[in-house]
Amino acid sequence: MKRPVACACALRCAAAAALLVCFAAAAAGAENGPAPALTVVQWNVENLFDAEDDADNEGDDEFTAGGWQCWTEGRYALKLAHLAEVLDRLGGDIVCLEEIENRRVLEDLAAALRERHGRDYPCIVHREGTDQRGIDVAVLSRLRPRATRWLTPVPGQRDVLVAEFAAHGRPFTLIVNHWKSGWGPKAEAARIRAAEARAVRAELDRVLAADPSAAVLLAGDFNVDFDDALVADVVRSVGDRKRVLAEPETGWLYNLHAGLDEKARGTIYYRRDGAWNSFDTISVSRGMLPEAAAVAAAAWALREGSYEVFRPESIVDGAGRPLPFRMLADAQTKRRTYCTGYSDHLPVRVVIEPRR
Ligand SMILES: [Ca+2]
Ligand SMILES: [Ca+2]
Ligand SMILES: [Ca+2]
Repeated sequence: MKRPVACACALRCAAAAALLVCFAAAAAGAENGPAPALTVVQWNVENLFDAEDDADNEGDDEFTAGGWQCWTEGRYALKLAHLAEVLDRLGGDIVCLEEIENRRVLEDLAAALRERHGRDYPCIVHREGTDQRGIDVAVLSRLRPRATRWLTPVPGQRDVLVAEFAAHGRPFTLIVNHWKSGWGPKAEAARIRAAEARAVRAELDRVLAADPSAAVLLAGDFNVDFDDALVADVVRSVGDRKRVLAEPETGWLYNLHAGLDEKARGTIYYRRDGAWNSFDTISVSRGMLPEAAAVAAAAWALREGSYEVFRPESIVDGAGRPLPFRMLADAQTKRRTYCTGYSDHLPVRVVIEPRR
């Protein structure tokens, strides 16, 4: 099932053969006055599948009424309602999402946010990738990117989305990732993630070669911890802020997760291993650090202290672990129970501000 690459707004305007008029009018309406701060959210929403069987995708078979997840229209509607409830509380201007089946589920999620919470995301950025399960990365946004492109580091895996924004004339680049998980042969998973890391670094090099002080946010579910060697050495996103500032030629990113208290870093809990991981993170380029010298500063700066893992009581269990939305089978008794939570991942968010 292939669908064209597009933003929802752009498609509507193209149909009216008035693309430029649409862009100019929307920009004038939405971007008058001083630039406001923006909240960027990152969330792996765990298997956001509709309840229809896509005949071209075996990966969605378990998310049908007869499949292992007993995925009915009612469960799909409840999942959408739960995600919309959390996204409303997160209040993102730009929302990076992973595990998205198709464009339709994004439209349904945007409709749930609009109808239940009065929160409007007029812009959907998505394209059908070639992932074996059919899940993609996507963005829901109040602001329209001026350009998007997609990287395919490894065919059959998730594409990487690169979205360039110019809110109030202030540019920034957002890169959205969902790297290979640990399922399957370990060596193959490691090889795929290494290719994904190299592709992201190559993209960062392109952006920073054009403007070494560019504002770049790197968001996603990387399926490795924030301080993994692939993140630190290949992508070059690290928690050593002084080093990021002192070595501009290296193009380091500052990994916001490093600034969190050690106990507040977990974003996913593996019940089988009884262990937390910090797979879901956001990093920022050197130019976005508030203390970057004026000559090397981007038009957007990180709001100090704003980065967090969002873990309200309603989306976690008594031990603070995320409540998933799926069939659970007890390892000993094999008894099945359905947990109608939210996602097995916790979201993260950050606020960026226009630099005065
Ligand atoms: Ca489906
Ligand atoms: Ca199918
Ligand atoms: Ca898909």
